[in-house]
Amino acid sequence: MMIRGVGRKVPSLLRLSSSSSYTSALAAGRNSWIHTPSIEREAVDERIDVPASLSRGARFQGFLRGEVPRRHMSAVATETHPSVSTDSFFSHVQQAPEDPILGITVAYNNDPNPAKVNLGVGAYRTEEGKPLLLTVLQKAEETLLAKESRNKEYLGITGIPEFNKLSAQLILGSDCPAIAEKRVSTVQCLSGTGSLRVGGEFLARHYGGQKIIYVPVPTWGNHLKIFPLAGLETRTYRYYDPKTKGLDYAGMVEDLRAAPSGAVVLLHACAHNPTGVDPTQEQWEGIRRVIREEKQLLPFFDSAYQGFASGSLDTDAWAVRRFVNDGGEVFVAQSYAKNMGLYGERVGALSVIVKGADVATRVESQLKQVIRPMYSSPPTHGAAIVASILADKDLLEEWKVELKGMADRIISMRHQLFDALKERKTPGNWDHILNQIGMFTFTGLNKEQVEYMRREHHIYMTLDGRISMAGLSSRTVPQLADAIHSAVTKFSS
Ligand code: PLA
Repeated sequence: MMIRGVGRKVPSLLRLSSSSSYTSALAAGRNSWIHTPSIEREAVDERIDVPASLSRGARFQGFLRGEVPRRHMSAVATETHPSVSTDSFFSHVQQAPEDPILGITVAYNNDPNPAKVNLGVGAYRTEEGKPLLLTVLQKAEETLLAKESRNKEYLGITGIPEFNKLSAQLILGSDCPAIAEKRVSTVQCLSGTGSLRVGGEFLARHYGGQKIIYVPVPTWGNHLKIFPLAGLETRTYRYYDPKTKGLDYAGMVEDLRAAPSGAVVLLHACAHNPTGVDPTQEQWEGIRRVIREEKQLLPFFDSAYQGFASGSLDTDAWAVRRFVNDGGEVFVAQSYAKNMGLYGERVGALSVIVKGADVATRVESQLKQVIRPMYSSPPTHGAAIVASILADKDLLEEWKVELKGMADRIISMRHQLFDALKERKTPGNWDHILNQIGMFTFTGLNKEQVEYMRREHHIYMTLDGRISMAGLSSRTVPQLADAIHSAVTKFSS
């Protein structure tokens, strides 16, 4: 079975079958395709000429460390450091490529053109193009700062207990039987990324099933680094069909059916990144049946956008709750970066739902063993803000209104961009702009078109053609539509 990537051919280094691990595929040089963001493919493309003395496994380790070959390093070194040191213990350190997503912000910041627009990283902007500090957050923060008992003591290893309890209720529902039965163990972590990493390392140490995690193709690029580094073999399942710009449901189910019993499956809880394509409730049911009834697979949900997809916290938690309420075991990584606008505060939680209260207690004791040597204990401020909002009925309601406001503005950007392309009679079908969900539109624009838009129109987006709708405004929609129109007319897809 082949997975076809967009853009040009990737080297054998990154070819892998959807049913094989990155590492074993690297070793075997299998002849199938992985749909990684092309900027990442680029970086890896360059890495094929590392010294022949390195084994393929070692080269893969280099990939994880983000290394590029020496000849590129010397070019960069002479560009940025006129004197090249040879007497350093670190002179062998290779120049790493920029991150495929966060590197777009670096490039954007370096562009002196005042008309530049950053649609790379998923960060919410107002109509005026400014970051948004939610009013409810400011209120909660002021109350916290005024508290006499405020201090900067260490938190416990698992963070603020109230935050953990309320976070579990937010994602699982306050009436969740697993919570009542004390089958849930929740630990505060460093936003979504930290929660995924802690969960991954715990699984690598203690999981009784297969220590293999399946991620969708494509997926958020960092998944491909987090899980192998956590110690899990990482394989892929088909998810997105570029032809229909929709879900490859049949392919997904077929790949999950072919997975070994007991493997872990990473699922985006809602607003799949980068595609904006989510299964329907009926499709989720089919996926759940395969995971629970046909195969004994462990679902690991990444919930980075609760409330951002539909504007409703409950609707966006539907799939997670469906899996938890069938009584089976589930992992969930939660992030408050987007839905509370707490990006830099790094607030998140990992919930592990298991089959018995005694197991949950022991799992938590081992999660502490993962966290303590990693960063000892999490930071206080952001989680204290979240806990005070979730604990207060009025603040909670206020947050829901502001969250819906952000989700609605993103949806209105979808309509404005769609209408603007229609007005310009831009070649192609753009229905997917309206049909996709959440922060991103996976436009279908190719690398050449994306690079042209950056060069000529100062519009920054990831090389796989993903744009952050949350970074758009009524002012910048015409500029983006002009750029897309011109890119599509100049370069065919
Ligand atoms: N999971 C998914 C699916 C994500 O899209 C992101 C963030 C995270 C987890 C992690 O977020 P956190 O650690 O900040 O809580 N993705 C962003 C940012 C918004 C990024 O790449 O870090 C993106 O632009 O894709």
